[in-house]
Amino acid sequence: MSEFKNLLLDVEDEIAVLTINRPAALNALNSETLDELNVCLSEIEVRDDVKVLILTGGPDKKGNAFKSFVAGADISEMVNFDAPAARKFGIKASEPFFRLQNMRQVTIAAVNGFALGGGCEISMACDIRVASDNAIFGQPECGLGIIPGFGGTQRLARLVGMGRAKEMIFTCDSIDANEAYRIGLVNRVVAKEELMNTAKELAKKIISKGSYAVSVAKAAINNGYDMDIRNAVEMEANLFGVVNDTHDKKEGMTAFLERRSAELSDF
Ligand code: CO8
Repeated sequence: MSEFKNLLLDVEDEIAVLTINRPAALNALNSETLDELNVCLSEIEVRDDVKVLILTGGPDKKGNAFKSFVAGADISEMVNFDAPAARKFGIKASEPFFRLQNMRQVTIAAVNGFALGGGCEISMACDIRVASDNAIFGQPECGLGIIPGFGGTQRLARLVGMGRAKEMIFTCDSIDANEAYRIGLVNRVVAKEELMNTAKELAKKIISKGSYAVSVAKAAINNGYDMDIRNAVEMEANLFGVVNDTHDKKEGMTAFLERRSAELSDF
């Protein structure tokens, strides 16, 4: 694996914990960090010893681990952008964001504080979001004279519906973790001390299932989301055919019929 300045990576028990670590800027995403994320995710994607990725934020400069997940894109870098530079920055971000969304491993955002602007957006690029009870979500971009540009106008509406997404984006009002749970922006809210344990327990449960089947199910959900239902169901049938030709299918079903636990291994 490459060395990174603004990222920490820890792999254990088939779970990668990837920490965005810019304490001086509450983990804000600058170009350097986006480039590092892209390289790091591309390296994780091909690792067979990683089945779930947990993305989280590092502590602030005072060592508070629950201050910020990601406080947005880096405003000190964006302040001087003209239109071409801003477009380039958006395209640069879309690469790691789409990797999180589409990589064969499941991605879980463990949101440990502020998830604002690009921070809310990167959490939405993950498959699942678990938040500490002090987490704050918001899209404050319109207050800075810009719009969400890391997919926020698209992914937020898809996750919470157009009306709620428009209200959050137009008013720039932040919401707390419980409200984020209520509107479906996060899957779970837990006490901050429990955040990483909860994310890891969720990861372990997912890993205990057929990993190849999970990754194909992820692809089916992602690919079908923007298709018309007839083509989407046909695509699902094709993928259903594919997963039937695996060790895990034979073992999973035989184990059920023999009333024993399955030993699943495909990935
Ligand atoms: N960018 C750069 N630096 C930041 C950012 C950021 N987004 N957020 C915080 N920091 C820095 C602060 O400047 C400060 O630095 P210093 O100590 O050197 O003064 C340090 O982090 C600590 O921050 P604060 O002192 O402000 O901490 P507080 O506890 O007082 O406040 C907040 C915490 C509320 C999170 C506050 O820092 C804040 O409001 N931050 C900005 C939040 C924001 O507006 N985020 C959205 C940014 S825009 C965006 O994300 C656009 C994404 C799409 C771009 C698409 C391009 C194509």
